[in-house]
Amino acid sequence: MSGKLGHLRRLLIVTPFAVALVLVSVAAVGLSSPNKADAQGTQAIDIANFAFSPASVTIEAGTTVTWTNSDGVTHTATGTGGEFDTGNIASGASASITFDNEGTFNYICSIHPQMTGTIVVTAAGGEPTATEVPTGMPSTGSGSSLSSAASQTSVLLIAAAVAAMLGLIALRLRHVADRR
Ligand SMILES: [Cu+2]
Repeated sequence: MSGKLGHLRRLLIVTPFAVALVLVSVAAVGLSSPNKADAQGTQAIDIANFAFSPASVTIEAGTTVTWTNSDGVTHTATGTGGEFDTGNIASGASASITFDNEGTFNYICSIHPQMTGTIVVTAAGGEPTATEVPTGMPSTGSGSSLSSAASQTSVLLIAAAVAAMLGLIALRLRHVADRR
């Protein structure tokens, strides 16, 4: 009879600790890997008064640059080395280019070559694993999701170990209390 009660008591003590710690650790994992939404970011460049504004931007690889033409005439954004070309952007229209490769790209308006701009593309910052997730592209995600799952599992294992230890400590305290 007392043995059964002891077992029940053990369960009652250990279970809440285990559940609480698992919940906390799951929350911690969720908080520690926020979606780095801006890694696949956007950069707006206005074209006004025959100038690119801002004329020079620094972006991370994978960023999409969108030029919006606020002038009354057609412009383009054309890499001087032929790296990219928006083609004609009519008055009021916009055009976008995604820059996947690092480098410094000078560009002009091919219609008004006195208009100049520069795009500096740096390596994608932070953990490359996190930056690839939000795109929803299935191609290169396998490695990152594996390592993410591994770290999640190890956190859960640590939490379980801590929960077991706390449960044992609680049991000891209960026994001490019972003897009084
Ligand atoms: Cu122009």
